[in-house]
Amino acid sequence: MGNVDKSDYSNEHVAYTPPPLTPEEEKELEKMYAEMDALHMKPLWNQIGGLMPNAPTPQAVAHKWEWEKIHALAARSGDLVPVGRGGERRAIGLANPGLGGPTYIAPTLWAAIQYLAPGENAPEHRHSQNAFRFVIEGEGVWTVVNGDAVPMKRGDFLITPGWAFHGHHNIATKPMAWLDGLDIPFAYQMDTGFFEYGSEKLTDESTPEHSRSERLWAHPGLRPLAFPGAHSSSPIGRYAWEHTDAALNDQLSLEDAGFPGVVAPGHAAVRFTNPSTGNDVMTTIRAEFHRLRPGAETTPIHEVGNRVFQVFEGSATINIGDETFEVKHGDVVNVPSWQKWSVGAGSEGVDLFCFSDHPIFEALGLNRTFTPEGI
Ligand code: GTQ
Ligand code: FE2
Repeated sequence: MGNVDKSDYSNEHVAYTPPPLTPEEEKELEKMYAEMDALHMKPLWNQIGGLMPNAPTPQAVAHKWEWEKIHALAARSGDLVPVGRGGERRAIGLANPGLGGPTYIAPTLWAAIQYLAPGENAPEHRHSQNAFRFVIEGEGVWTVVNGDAVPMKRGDFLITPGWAFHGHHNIATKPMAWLDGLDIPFAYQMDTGFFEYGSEKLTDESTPEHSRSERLWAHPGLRPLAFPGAHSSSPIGRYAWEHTDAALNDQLSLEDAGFPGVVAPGHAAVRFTNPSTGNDVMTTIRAEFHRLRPGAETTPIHEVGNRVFQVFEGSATINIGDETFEVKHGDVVNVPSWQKWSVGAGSEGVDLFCFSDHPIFEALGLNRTFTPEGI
């Protein structure tokens, strides 16, 4: 829908004021409401302002989870809680304090820290929910996706599209923790979720340097002719850090040389895409990587949909609505729908992983953005 002309809507709903009633009419009205209630009916006129606000009024609030703290707890769960069939994963979800209970970081999105100790094996299963992993630190885990062993290393972005069998194992000598993102809340609230157990033993225990999916699909600008047509999710299982890092470096060096490349001064950014279509990696989840030079700032923006940031390296101030969050390595912050946000990099600059539910709203024509300062 593009830009709208304002973000603070002045035509607030007028409070509903019923006309003066006689005591007789008052009684009739109460009786009518009671009968409606008994038939499970509710009038619009008492609730239209709440149901249909002038602009989104999210229940989710902006919040920060500090990596140091969530990682320490994940490590404790590693000592106390085994991983295996039934519980399936040692994953601890981040629960938005505004959403009052369920493990949702946003109305559509799940974000969790998953922890796997040396020698541990998370059994294979599949579900219609789309999933990704972002590796903030460490290596030594392979995730096996439909029988393809995919290495997980620092800076890598990995996807497990809906209904692909997947399990993980750690063959290193150190535990590893990473960030999971899924559309679990969207599937749960829309009643679209399916789940099945798979093999308890991983179907491919090899530990290749590159997955088969990368060897087929992850050569820049080259698609294999053996696999024509559009795939609804990306066929690339792993977006290796070296490519992301090089792309961001090149954008900044082009800026240094006076050529176009960055989205804003000192702000390099890339989106992970499906090479068979050029669209987002999965139908419900968008993933991006942003790099800001020291002191650089992103353009403030309001957007329909939910974003989640995780700091990879460096430090930043994230402004969301009236709040500011100071963030460093591993910290996770969410931006609720339509709250104005911007990021300012700290003195060493910042590398930021980011994911969102924007593809859902773009597919439905419900997306909208507003940049109060123009672009
Ligand atoms: O790794 O398969 O955080 O199925 C939540 C659900 C991770 C996984 C989560 C999952 C997984
Ligand atoms: Fe899973």
